[in-house]
Amino acid sequence: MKLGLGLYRDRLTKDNFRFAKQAGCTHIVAHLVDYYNGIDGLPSTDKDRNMGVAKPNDEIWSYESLVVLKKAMNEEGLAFEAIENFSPADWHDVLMDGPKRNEQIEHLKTIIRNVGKAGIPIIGYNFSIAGVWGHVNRPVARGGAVTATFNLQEGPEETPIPYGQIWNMTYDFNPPQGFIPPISSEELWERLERFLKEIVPVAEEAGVKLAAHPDDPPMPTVRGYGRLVNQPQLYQKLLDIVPSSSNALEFCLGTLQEMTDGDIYDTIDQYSRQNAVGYVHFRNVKGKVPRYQEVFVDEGDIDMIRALRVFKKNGFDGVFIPDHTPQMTCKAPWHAGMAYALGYMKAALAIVNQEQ
Ligand SMILES: [Mn+2]
Repeated sequence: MKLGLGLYRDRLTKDNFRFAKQAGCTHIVAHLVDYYNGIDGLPSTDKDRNMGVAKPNDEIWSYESLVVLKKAMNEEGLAFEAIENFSPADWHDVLMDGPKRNEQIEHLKTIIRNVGKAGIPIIGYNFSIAGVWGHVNRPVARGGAVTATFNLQEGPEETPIPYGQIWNMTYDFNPPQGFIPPISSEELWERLERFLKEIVPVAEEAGVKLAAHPDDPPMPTVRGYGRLVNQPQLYQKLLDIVPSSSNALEFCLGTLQEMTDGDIYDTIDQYSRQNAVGYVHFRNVKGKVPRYQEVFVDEGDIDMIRALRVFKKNGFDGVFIPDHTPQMTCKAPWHAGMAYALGYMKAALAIVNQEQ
């Protein structure tokens, strides 16, 4: 079991690769989507947190660019484990079943082939209309650290999404008037099924694992749009659509713990036993929907060492990244929070890896 760090596109720098290496990481997960507005730490509400623009940018997904990025990581002694997320610009009509759907499916196939050819093992994705939404940052983690919280009663109003946006991002700057009509979970499952049946065989051929993130927050609907994986057993439904080593999971412990059903250790056992886990978002939370808060890795409801032991028992040998963590009060809130999480994870992995 290995330690990694996830970096948004504006953080894919030599300095941050060195930061990761210094914290004991061996692997990087890279977000290539041009959407992160926060410079160092999260803005004040989650309404802003993921809000941005998604412009088509074929250049970053080319084989040559992926190789350049991989080489930059390798030069700092790090491996390129995964790309996290497709860009809304590249697949909005796959999610929306819009007129460009087939064209965009073909484009995704090209991206997957490029990723495979570049030797990057995993692509994480989140098949969602509303995306990550409804969090408010508050100073409620240990010591007053600012962190993402969710409270259905007190959070932002669940307004419908205007046309031209998806996943809290604008991809069309001249959209028709009005709002995306409500979409049921059943409809979204049908779209996912079509997507997986077309895409998984290409991923298999390219030697790439597709890894699905669960719905964050794991509510049955968000802003009127159905969700897919908002309970632990729905991950099984996703896997069973196309059984394949390329149909895998971006296993977010925080989101899974926020779900109302199931026991987190049983959930880890069920999916790691099937060898279905691509990589792990190793973060902790207090509470469940409709009210929870993200917290430091050692102050939440999950016993993280016990969780690691379940992965170990089932022979999981992939990468753990912190995903999100509360910001620490200092001049580098994001880096300090990540360094804290990584130090904890490094020790926890060292203990569990060497157990018989
Ligand atoms: Mn996650």
